[in-house]
Amino acid sequence: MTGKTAVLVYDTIHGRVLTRLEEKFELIRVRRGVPPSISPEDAERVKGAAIFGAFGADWIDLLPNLEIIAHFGVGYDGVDCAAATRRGIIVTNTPDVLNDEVADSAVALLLNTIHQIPRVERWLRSGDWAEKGSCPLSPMSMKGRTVGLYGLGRIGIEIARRLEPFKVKIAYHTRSKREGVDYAHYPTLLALAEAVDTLICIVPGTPETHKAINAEVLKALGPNGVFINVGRGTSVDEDALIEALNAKTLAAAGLDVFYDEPKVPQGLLDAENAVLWPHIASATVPTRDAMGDLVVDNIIRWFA
Ligand code: A2R
Repeated sequence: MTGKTAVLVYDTIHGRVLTRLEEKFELIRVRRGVPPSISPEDAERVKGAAIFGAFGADWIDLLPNLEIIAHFGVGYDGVDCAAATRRGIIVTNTPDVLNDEVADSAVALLLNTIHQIPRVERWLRSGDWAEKGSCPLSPMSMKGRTVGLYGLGRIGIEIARRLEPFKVKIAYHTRSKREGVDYAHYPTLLALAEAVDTLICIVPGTPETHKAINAEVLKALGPNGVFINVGRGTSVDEDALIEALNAKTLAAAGLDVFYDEPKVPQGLLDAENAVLWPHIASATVPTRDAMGDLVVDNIIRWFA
């Protein structure tokens, strides 16, 4: 016991969070991904929690004096906000500081997918270039595409602005039309999918967005269609996506997020026309440091 306020931290949280929290708080470190395990004395002392990933009612109910859950990441769908709200516990996230990084990654993933960059690099590294000659061409191009954004919030707008110099047409679907933008707004996701050939998902994981990208939406993108996901894997019916990729009713997909991370379905691993990233859209040292700083600042401000 130190007399300092006790903050619970997952063992997997970014190092910057630990270093900065240690200066002001007593840290009670716990393992993520196991059933909650903490002594009753420690549980009693915990007043704050710094979390990266899921934090359910099982944890929240164990901590009688918890006041704040500071989540590392903008999407806080892993935190049981209903359980927190019932107890009057505040939940914070890390918006804005990752907008540029995620938007840059979204454009990179789109280009990787359309130009089939992982495949062409394998062609060089495997010696095929020297042995077999020029790499087979990608059937897809950015030229003439219409890109639809499912979500046009803090990150979505940054993706849209980055796409303008590519001379593509841009449209979007959100529940409310966004003020101050000229992009075409579609009132439903299906109407958007029917109007575009490229769909980028950047909505939060909520009951409304759960498996919203289904067989019908994917089919509407057409055989030249490209689907990119930098939002949440839970927004996609992965079985339908695998089927569309195999049947080539969809040309390609670029995915940074998956339904049940870190598990990736074999059907996606086997799909030649999918580019797969391990949830890294915000994963650079400067951006993760900025997210870590915001987690710590939120906790410091709350207790001040
Ligand atoms: O629907 P609106 O007008 O609230 O627009 C928001 C849109 N959105 C939806 N669009 C259609 N159907 C829905 N059920 C729905 N729910 C939300 O997603 C808004 O345009 C966008 C969310 O924007 P922000 O709250 O500013 O989130 P941010 O920072 O752009 O991050 C988006 C997500 C995170 O929640 C993580 O899951 C992922 O990207 O990193």
